[in-house]
Amino acid sequence: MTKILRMSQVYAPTLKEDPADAEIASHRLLLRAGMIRKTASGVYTFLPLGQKVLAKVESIVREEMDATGAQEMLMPALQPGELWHESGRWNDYGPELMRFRDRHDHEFCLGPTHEELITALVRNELRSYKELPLSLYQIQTKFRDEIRPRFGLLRGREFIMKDAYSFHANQESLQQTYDDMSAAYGRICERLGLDYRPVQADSGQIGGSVTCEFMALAEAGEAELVHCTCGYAANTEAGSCLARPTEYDVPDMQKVATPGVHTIDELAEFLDIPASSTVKALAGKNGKGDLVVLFLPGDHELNEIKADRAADGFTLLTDAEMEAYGLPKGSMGPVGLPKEAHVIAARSLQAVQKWVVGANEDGYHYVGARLGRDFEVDEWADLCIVQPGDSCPECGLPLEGARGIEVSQVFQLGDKYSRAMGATFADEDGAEVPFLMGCYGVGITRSLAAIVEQHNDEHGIAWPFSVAPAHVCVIPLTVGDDVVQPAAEKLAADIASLGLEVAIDDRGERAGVKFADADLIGWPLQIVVGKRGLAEGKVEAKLRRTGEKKDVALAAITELMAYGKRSGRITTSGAGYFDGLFDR
Ligand code: 9G3
Repeated sequence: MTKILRMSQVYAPTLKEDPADAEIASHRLLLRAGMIRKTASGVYTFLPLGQKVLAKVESIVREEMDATGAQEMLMPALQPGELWHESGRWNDYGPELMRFRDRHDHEFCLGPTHEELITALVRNELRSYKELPLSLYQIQTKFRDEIRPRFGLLRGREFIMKDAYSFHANQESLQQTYDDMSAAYGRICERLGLDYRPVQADSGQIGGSVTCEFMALAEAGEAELVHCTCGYAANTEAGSCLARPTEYDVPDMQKVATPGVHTIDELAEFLDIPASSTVKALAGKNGKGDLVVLFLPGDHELNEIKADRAADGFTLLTDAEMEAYGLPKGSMGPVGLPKEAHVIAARSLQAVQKWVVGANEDGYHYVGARLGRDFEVDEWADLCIVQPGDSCPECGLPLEGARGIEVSQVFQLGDKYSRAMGATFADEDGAEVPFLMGCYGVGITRSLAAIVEQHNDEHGIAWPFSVAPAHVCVIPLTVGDDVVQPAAEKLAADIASLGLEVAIDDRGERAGVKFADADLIGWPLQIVVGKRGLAEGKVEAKLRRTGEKKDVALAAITELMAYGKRSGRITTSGAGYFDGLFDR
């Protein structure tokens, strides 16, 4: 039988005012709801109600991890420097890695992640392919000395992460675990009530690692992504760009005097056409020092990573170098380029027959320069930063833009750590082969903040049923009244006997204070017990998520709540649990 949570006892110092330095909803509301307190920049204490939510987030993650067959264990936060020297990462990280020396002058760091530790742990005892695959995970505190911790729990210097590591004899086995973990992460996001998008990072990205980030959509998120109703989603750094240039209906190639026109916006304005009808040129040198000129739709930006890959290194020319080539800044085009120029154009321009583009003469542009007749393109490549409105590469529909909080991620590490640290196993032929590894992280405290970012309104937090500090808060209006108080206590006990978690606001505060605190803390359901209602045998139920209120017969309420459990209409985040109360 779950104990009733008494607001007269629980330490939950709620605040009426917004704390000064809290810039986003989750930071502000978790402080105001008396759930967290700042100990130092980027370092937070969880107060009792915050701890209750944290424990629920962890247990959902634990359940889903256990369901994949991963085994929970616990590694230390204190990590010997030797292991980071072995992996070669001790000097890869700057002051973000919190290093120190112990009393014997030995090097240590506070663990920001645990690839080194887990690889050293298994390398002497996980010895045969017969013992593979193996997945181990922990829920543990991480330390990263962020230069500018901000946004409360979203970017802290000490935070809780579930990090899992898997060991495999071959790629197929690694892929299987990677897919299982990805599916588990989808279930975790659902159960936490997070509106999320799995975002494949571009495999060609740095290090070529296969990885997928799970982004919770939120304006306060630091990541910029595009997504489509068909399910496609991508980080703007990595997503493939299919711009949709607007063909500007022009006669055949004409040279137009465009005095003082140097930027795309000036050109678009001068010709009174959209920027998406113009073509932007960028001159640079590739890794070998050859002249490369890139052409993009005028309304898109160059993606440096993609340019590097397409041109085999790409550095913009300096003004002096532009002069030397006789290239006029702000009026470059494909017609009349130096013959050694290598022309690479964004793939989206392949469909545009007549370009509006510089004439390689200061103060002049071409309209209607025809691809194939007036100029050639040596190479077509994906060069742009994908942006909202571009065509989805999967289904062609216009992509939507969003900001996201990266709450979890799955990685294929290959043999990066096992090779560096001599972690091998005997394969079927008895040869010593380095493990293939995967690693999988869920930001526990970050997910808690992401839930608040997605579940709040002007009154405070509206916790999903699955992670709320308690499911129901019974609010007696006049404490001490010999009718209201006992009725409220009995109601709380009856509801608790259904297995629900119940709080009762038995403080001697005015009704307004109790309602405001209940809305701020965000119990999914409030039940108000007042003298007048009782006189008619009724209490008032209020659904926090929608604000819906309904007078319900006191005698019927526990039956209706039991109905919630039976109705099966419960979504994974618990929404719908109280629909029975509201006749839905
Ligand atoms: C460091 C510091 C910061 C870091 C790292 C190392 C991020 C670091 C990447 C990962 C990869 C995965 C296992 C769980 C899921 C994520 N920031 N990363 O390696 F020394 Cl100071 O942590 N690790």
